[in-house]
Amino acid sequence: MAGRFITAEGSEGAGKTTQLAFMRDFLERQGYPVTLTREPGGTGLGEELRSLLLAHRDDGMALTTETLLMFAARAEHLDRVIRPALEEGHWVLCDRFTDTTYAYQGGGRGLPIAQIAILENWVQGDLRPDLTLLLDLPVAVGLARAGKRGMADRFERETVEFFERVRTVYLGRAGQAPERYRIVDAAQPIETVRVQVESLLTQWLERD
Ligand code: Z5A
Repeated sequence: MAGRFITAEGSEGAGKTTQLAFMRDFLERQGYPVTLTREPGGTGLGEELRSLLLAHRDDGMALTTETLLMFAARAEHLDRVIRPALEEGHWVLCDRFTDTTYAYQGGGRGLPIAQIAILENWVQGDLRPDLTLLLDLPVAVGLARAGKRGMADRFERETVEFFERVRTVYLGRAGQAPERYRIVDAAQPIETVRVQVESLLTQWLERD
């Protein structure tokens, strides 16, 4: 049986990594085999590309380069991890996927959506997530959480306005495809978010 492809999305400090770990435990307890992975990354080469993409650079990085490197990491990830796991019947839980490109490179940086769509179709073919959980929260709350960590990476140094545009694109995309997205109120305490996510997943499993 083919597996399911579930992605978690949201802006800085939304709690995706935290909630995906809970989701993995929740699904495994019900007997589903789970592959938990992330973007950019998830493969040896993908993690190397991630390091390049996140590291601060005094000379910056062209937007086209940034976008192509995101999709290069994604091509590798799809080929070596995501498609094989789905074919083996695994439930693939992915921390960020192409919605992030639409939100960050598209919304945040202003790359035309049509250019992202060309790469999406080329790299993914017809593969799209079955379910996307959008962990939504006010930008200030997410930035305050992320600020408690160490050195900011190249994206974390962006402005509040950048993250407001990211959030707007995410909410717009969720509104346009309600059958794929579920919006989670990620400003709540961790345990409250976990309960929300499990309830959404349970409802989704029952309709599956
Ligand atoms: N990027 C891109 O531009 N284009 C693309 O196509 C792709 C990615 C795929 C990846 O960095 C960067 O790449 C990302 C976009 C860009 N940059 N940004 N920003 P990343 O994966 O390291 O960045 P991130 O996804 O934003 O990581 P994050 O800030 O760690 O967010 P998170 O995974 O959503 O949160 P977390 O690690 O679970 O929690 C963060 C902290 O908040 C942590 O201390 C938790 O204990 C705490 N937390 C979590 N939930 C709560 C609640 N509910 N209440 C209180 N505190 C909480």
